[in-house]
Amino acid sequence: MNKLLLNQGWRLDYEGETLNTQIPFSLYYDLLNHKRIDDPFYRDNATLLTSLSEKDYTYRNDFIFKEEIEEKKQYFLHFDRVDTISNVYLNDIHVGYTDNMFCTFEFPVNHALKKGTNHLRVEFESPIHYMNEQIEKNGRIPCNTDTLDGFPYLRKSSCMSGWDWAPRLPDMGIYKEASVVVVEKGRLSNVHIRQQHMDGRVTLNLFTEHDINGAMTGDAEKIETLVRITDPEGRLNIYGNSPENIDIENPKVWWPNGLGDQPLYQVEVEFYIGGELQDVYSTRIGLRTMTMAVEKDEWGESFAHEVNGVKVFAMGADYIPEDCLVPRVNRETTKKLLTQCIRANYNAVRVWGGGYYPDDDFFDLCDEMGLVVWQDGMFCCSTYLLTPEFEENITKELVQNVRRLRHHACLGLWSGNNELEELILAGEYGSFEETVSLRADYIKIFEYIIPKIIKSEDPDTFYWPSSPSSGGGYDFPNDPNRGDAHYWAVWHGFKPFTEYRKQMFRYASEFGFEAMPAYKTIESFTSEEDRNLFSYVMERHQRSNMGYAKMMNYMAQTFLYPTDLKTLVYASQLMQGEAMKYAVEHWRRHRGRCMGAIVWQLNDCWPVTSWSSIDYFGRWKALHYYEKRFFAPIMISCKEEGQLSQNPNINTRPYPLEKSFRLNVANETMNEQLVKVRYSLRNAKSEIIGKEMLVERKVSAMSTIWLDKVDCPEASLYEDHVHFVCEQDGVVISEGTAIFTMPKFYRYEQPKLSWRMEGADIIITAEAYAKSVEILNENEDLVLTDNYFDMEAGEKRVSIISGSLKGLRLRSVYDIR
Ligand code: BMA
Repeated sequence: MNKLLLNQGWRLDYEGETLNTQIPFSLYYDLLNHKRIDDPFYRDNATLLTSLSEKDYTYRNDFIFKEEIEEKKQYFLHFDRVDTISNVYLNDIHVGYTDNMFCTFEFPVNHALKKGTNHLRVEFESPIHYMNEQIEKNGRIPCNTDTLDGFPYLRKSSCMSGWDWAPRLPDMGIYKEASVVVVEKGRLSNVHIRQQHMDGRVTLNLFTEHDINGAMTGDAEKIETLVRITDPEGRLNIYGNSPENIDIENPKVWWPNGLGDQPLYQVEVEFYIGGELQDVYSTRIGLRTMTMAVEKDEWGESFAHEVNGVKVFAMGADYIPEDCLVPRVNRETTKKLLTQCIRANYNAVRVWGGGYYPDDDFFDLCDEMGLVVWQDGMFCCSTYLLTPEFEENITKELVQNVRRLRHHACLGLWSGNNELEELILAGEYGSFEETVSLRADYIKIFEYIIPKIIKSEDPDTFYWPSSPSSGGGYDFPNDPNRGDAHYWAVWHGFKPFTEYRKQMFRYASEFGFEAMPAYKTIESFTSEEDRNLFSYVMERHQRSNMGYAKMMNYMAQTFLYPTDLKTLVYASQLMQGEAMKYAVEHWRRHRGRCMGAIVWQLNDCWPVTSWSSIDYFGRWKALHYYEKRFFAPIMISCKEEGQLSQNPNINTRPYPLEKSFRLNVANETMNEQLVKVRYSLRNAKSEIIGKEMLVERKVSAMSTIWLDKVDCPEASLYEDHVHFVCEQDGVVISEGTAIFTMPKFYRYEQPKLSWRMEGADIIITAEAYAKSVEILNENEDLVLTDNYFDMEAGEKRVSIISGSLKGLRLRSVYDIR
């Protein structure tokens, strides 16, 4: 099989002009690069630019094909990702139609291709036009209203039509390879490698299918596959004569981040006809077993990743598309983002169902880094009308993507969709009577069509009908005692974040809290007059309904009123960090009952106020440092009781309040850990005023321990706090503080923060207890080993991971006023 790549030399016809481009390309991307539109991310430009997608556009490519066209060979035009509706013409002959952004398309072109110059034309149809046409034809389909109407009719990334964190930029383009594929005699059409693990031995079972060109019967010619396997040390083994089973010598097993290494085996399957090499299929596998443990227990039913027989507490966040302009996403951007996940101790990510199935690069990187991927199907917050055409379309989409991704070591599970089961049941899209047939369609799609595909194409990967779900059939999808749960009473429901502690889930796959992006990021999309929280432009970059009202509601509960926008940014980020910490520490303390905490959300697709922990420009919000601490493999946390947990309304009963704390050490490692825990009660000056204690404890592998509860009736509500540290071999591995009131009421001393360099490290000095110390450089892009931490009077050392020290400045909660 030969390939002629067609990635270069594309042209867009735009208003009588020709704009040059190359794959990956898209309308907005090309118009921006050619300065025909302003930056869609600046001020309100995105709103103004949506209408560009109401028109159709043509892209052209002239290419030279050097060979004579031979009848016995097969020629195809191949597209890896076209977004979305297009008609394809080769030398003015209509050769194909694309209607699914998640699919690969291949059109036979023996009749249209010629030797010499060929003219390729891709005519994109406006997605908005397409969706409106479908509404006219089939009726309005009930769906998420942040998004353009009719989006469920189009197999295109839903959030490109808008979301509660995304603008409406429903782009058009080609994002991955286009090529002419020449099949000489035949090629592989399907390769499936399964693994059998038994008593430390691993056997690979190989299954292959192939296509033979019609003109070449190949009767007399021998068909054969040969398999080359390169082990993680680079040793090559070759297995000839179409092997069906291969035993792997001394198998090296793959583990999620934090539990072991990620050894990977390169596998090449070569396909021969009559001794001539025709095709090669390449993939990389990791030897592991991976499923979800769903077992009845005292609380209901467990829901936990089980890797190589070990139940793992999932720690991570939800991944959304990295950029509204897809051509800007590549291996480098994804690697940069996923590296931050590892820096924050993630072992899992959930790919949310309103974007697209990520590229191979994403999965390759997750394989290498040990990030277990929860992969949603691309169906999100809507209903879907099941017509025979729709069924055919999504079947093709699922088969292709499952085959593309099933060999990845990181693939943790397939889930049908995001929130459909829950929202349909809740009547979000109409009453029961109104949605009877759509409800039935839901069951057919997610509990029949898709699981059937998974069963035949990837029977070794666990399938879950929806997120959240308790197993399907509209059976209490968000049941806290079974399956996964999305919890939004905090934030969308305005509940205080102390509510998290009252919730016990088996696996929290979504819960989140908004924060503003870095001030520098805000500067990038605003002009001077916009820099007020409630301005039109700021609200355009806050897509969540009443988002700032929610934020300020929580602000009032937590901090003193921040009197300028820069302080507001800082306070909003701390609130987000504190809220998520409150939730995750609690669920980790209850490891066993709860087995997953996946924070909504990891990243942004444009500069916006959202639930992300890393903003569009890659700047860490405070939350990302909080995550690093609360996802640490060995983590100490404190369940304090005080005003916040018992009665934050200082003017009502009951009084007096209990003041106490109870420490917990969570061990998410495969080894027993011997730790020393030190704690003390201190005042605002950091002076120890009592309860000083040092205890040594063993914490078994993959478990947690509680220390005894400590009552502190003598502590002052507003002036004292608890300081606690977990040490191993004299090194502090996890630490924190807890106050008995809300941060706004604590009577801080001015900590007089200062810094100096010692070698390559920054030494921070405080003269009193300092809460949530922020170290910020001029560009606000400094990445450190720690930041937004509490410290006692004294010194704290942090190392620089990236960024310059220019314009370094410090602040703490004391400065929120
Ligand atoms: C969840 C997600 C998204 C949404 C987020 C924040 O339910 O699945 O649809 O962006 O809430 O509202």
